[in-house]
Amino acid sequence: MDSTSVNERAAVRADTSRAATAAWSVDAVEALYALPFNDLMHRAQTVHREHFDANAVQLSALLSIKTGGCPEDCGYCPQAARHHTGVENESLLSVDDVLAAARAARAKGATRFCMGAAWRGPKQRDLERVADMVKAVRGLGMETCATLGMLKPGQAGQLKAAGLDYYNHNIDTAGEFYGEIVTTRTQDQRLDTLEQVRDAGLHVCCGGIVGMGETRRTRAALIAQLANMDPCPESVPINNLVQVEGTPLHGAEVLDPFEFVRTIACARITMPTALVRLSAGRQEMPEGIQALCFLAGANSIFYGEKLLTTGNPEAEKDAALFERLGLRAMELGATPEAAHARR
Ligand code: SAM
Ligand code: DTB
Ligand code: SF4
Repeated sequence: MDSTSVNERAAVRADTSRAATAAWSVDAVEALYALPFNDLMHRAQTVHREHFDANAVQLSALLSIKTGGCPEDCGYCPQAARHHTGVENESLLSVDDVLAAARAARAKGATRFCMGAAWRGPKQRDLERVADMVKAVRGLGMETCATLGMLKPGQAGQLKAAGLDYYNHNIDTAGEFYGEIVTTRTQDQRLDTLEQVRDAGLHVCCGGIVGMGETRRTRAALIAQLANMDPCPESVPINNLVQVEGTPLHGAEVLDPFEFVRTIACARITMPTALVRLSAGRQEMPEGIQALCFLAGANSIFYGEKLLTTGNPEAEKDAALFERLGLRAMELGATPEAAHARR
């Protein structure tokens, strides 16, 4: 090994081994991405073990409570009314139907139940029904999460009062690339909802999507933006674009799987105490790559054969993978924020 490259690597290490609370520059995250793969894995796994049981993975179930017909134009999404994708529109489910799905998910081992709606934002009448769903699911002893789009003042507080634990609202990509993907709202509007969620005392679930034709610099900027939120999100979903025919992003260049693993590692290193969720795109991902994602610090997945409208590995398949890897489901209450809430 030549000494120059050793020195260069030492400089990168010095630049990227900053305190978790310090701001992350895009350059520093890009330097992480550029590390030799094994060094990056080692860094991520070391950080991971400082904060988590490295063999425990949190399991969240996902249910689309209102499907399709969305007025927004998110280029990745099969549920936008203007994209012709074959997704059938469904109106808001009943509380009983949601409760039945949550019971089934709990029986399979999920500890968190996430309810997703294809809205720009909820109407007041709909929000009241979602609040009833939250109360009912909470009554089963599960953590609750909802993703309903942009919130109006007061709505986050109503969800909190109903017992909601997490609100998911992704920034999706770095600010400078956002306008290429969505034109019917700005990223600042997303940030405004996130602020309301935080102010209402809800835990924040916020992440993004990669594989949308962005550059590595843009991926680094997405991670830096998430890591610099103060406080940073408790849960960070990293989605690999699921390409759906009829969406504008269908046909985008497929991301190198190792680049996806690197993205997980960068999220873990820059957000040491967050649950990093290996989210959409798992069905298309070989199990070896998923194993590398767990090694890189992913410690949460969507569990059950469907995401919102697209497929996800079957629970039995995941159980078999966990068995082969010696992984186990994270117990309810084992997350850092749950431990903090008990103090
Ligand atoms: N309508 C609400 C919103 O946009 O916030 C909630 C539901 S929306 C489907 C939730 C998230 O799903 C999006 O922010 C995006 O990150 C993710 N998503 C949607 N379509 C996707 C796809 N094809 N591949 C990967 N992630 C996707
Ligand atoms: C998140 O970041 N990913 C999930 C959840 N939060 C709501 C959604 C993935 C959706 C993938 C496309 C679909 O199934 O429609
Ligand atoms: Fe609508 Fe959400 Fe899909 Fe965008 S991501 S089109 S807001 S459902």
